[in-house]
Amino acid sequence: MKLKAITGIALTMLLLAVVSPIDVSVGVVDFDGESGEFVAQSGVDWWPMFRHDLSHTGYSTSTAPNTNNTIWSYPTGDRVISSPAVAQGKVYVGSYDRKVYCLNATSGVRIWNYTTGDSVESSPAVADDKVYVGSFDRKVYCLNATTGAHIWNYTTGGAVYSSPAVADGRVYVDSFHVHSSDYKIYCLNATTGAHIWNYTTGAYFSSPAVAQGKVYVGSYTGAVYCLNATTGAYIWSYPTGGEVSSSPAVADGKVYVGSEDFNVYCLNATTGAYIWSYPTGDRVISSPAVAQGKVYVGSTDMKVWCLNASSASMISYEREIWNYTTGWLNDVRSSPAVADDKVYVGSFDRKVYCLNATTGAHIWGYKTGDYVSSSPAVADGKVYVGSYDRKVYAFGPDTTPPNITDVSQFPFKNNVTPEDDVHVNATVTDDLSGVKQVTLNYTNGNGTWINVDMTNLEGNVWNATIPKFPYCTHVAYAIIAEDNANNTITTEEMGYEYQYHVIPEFPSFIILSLFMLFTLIAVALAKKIRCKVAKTT
Ligand SMILES: [Ca+2]
Repeated sequence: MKLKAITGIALTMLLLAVVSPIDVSVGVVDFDGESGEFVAQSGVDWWPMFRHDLSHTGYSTSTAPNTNNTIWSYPTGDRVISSPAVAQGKVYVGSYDRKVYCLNATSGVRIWNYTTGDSVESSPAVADDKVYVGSFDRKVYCLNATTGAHIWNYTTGGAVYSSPAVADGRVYVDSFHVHSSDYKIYCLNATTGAHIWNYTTGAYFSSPAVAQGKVYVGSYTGAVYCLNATTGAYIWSYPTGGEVSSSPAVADGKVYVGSEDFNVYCLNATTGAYIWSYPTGDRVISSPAVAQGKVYVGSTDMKVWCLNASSASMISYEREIWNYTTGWLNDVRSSPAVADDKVYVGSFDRKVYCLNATTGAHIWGYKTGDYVSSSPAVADGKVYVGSYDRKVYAFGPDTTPPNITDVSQFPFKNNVTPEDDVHVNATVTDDLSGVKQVTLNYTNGNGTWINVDMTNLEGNVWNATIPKFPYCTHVAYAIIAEDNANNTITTEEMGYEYQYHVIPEFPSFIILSLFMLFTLIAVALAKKIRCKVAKTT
């Protein structure tokens, strides 16, 4: 084994030994076991709760994928309607298999899971290294975000469908129970789980948004409520014409929310006064996203709508900027995520969509195995979403280079003569975008390196030939592989060196000939001496 390779392996082992404990701790850096990179925690716009932030804008400053390249999918035990939350390189999501999962955001490897008493549809909220999530078992749970250890739980009067909002050391969440009529919004102490206040709103699917010391939530009675976040005191309510399962978004002093009366509403966040409404073709269960003066929302009319958020009075066709129709007769209950001038949303046609946020043009789609009701989360350049097919999906760019294995040459290293072309084979694979190009780079020791394109023989095997060189030439070579996302790697970077020395042709024949020649000369000389001796005697 070459010194470089030994050093490489030793360094890798040392690195693994050093970083393993860091992986489970929370600090300023996080080691990603899959990519082998230290990821700085600062500067990343995470998606730590349902709708990204307490105002529920559904908007992230992150870059976002332009292709449906799937970096991983994780199979849970049942449907995933819960929307993922992403924080500190980890994805948190609930499943109907009763569990809350914590997965590595880069690799999809499970870090921990916690089993509640019933299905988890609520989207987890991550704050201060704690995860808050509701379950159909009527409880709100607080778990350690790093280990999944149980910290506290609070039993409400009904199933907790809604997603918690955590603000200023308080947890806001609602629950409902058909028979006990426990349609309440609860305010709990985030550290201890102690009850602070509750208010009967009739809210259950709708998740509370918190902005400017106020809590906004929708109700099955058709009302949108605004309460004092500190005291739970009623501030205002606005009556829509249908159930409000949609969660309000608050931006620029306005509240945007959908209603099952088919409309999207814009209300004054301070007074609850009506500003405008827009009629879609069916129920609006999806929660609006608000970004750059536009409102994005799904409807059970199969469409994703983009509306002008302006307070100005407009007629419907002026209000509409674009709409995009997903699969025929399918609901868009998923709430849009907006990032990098793109909109991500799921549909009951089983697909996850990426649309141009400005024009509504289709950029990509990805078909999962079942309905997509979960809302996408965008963080650190990737998109995460759940499906009724039980899986959690991660979409993102291919950032890992191909893998080069099984490098071999013929003739073998110690048998190359001046008569031999040397054939080099290598196995090159790339799980994500695929192998684009493989190059053989060689030198005969004169300082010049020559590149030869390797040919894909069959499967993952690539081949190229190094031409004949005279006796005693020292040849060194390396292989360079590139994937379709332009990630490259060389065998040298992987810690491998390949070389051979050109040996004389047919060495045994030459030695034998020389030996025979010497023998003949010796015999001849001996004969001559014997003759001389005979003559003189
Ligand atoms: Ca790759």
